[in-house]
Amino acid sequence: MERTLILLKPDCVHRRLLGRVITRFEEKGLNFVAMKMMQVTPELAKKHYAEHVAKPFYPALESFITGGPIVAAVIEGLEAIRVVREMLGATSGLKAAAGTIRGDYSASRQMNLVHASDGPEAAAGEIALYFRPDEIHPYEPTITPWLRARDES
Ligand code: FUP
Repeated sequence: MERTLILLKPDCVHRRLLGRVITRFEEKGLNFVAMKMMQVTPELAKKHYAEHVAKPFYPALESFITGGPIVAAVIEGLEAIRVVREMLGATSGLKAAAGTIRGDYSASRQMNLVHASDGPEAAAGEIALYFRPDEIHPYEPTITPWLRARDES
């Protein structure tokens, strides 16, 4: 079982796509185990995008991610880190395959609606950046026996 962090970015909030995006992860059979609406500060943005801070596009990226509220969430499931990344599609909405979240709803490289951790190390670091341990609430849905076979977990 893996956990990954997603951010539903300010464009997702303003475009009223929160429900649709959350539904896609729920319908896949993933568990939301933590969620909150919040404002990203410039300090948090620099930590979150540490690998991009020196890049030319960073100032615009920081203005965008701090420009409105976001919803941060932790999603749990088998191979959740890879599965969620594949559900997002390529970084740019213009390149993301149809059927992915970005491919279906974004036509921008910057305003690509959703962030998701790109590996186990990033997931652990990003979850700790946004949530205290007592804000994470794992549970076993009663429907689990109809989502996968017993020997798959
Ligand atoms: P991803 O892992 O798909 O979220 O994408 P990256 O880590 O490569 O980029 C982080 C964010 O920077 C993306 F969500 C979009 C933004 N970005 C730009 O705004 N311009 C660029 O040229 C590249 C990325």
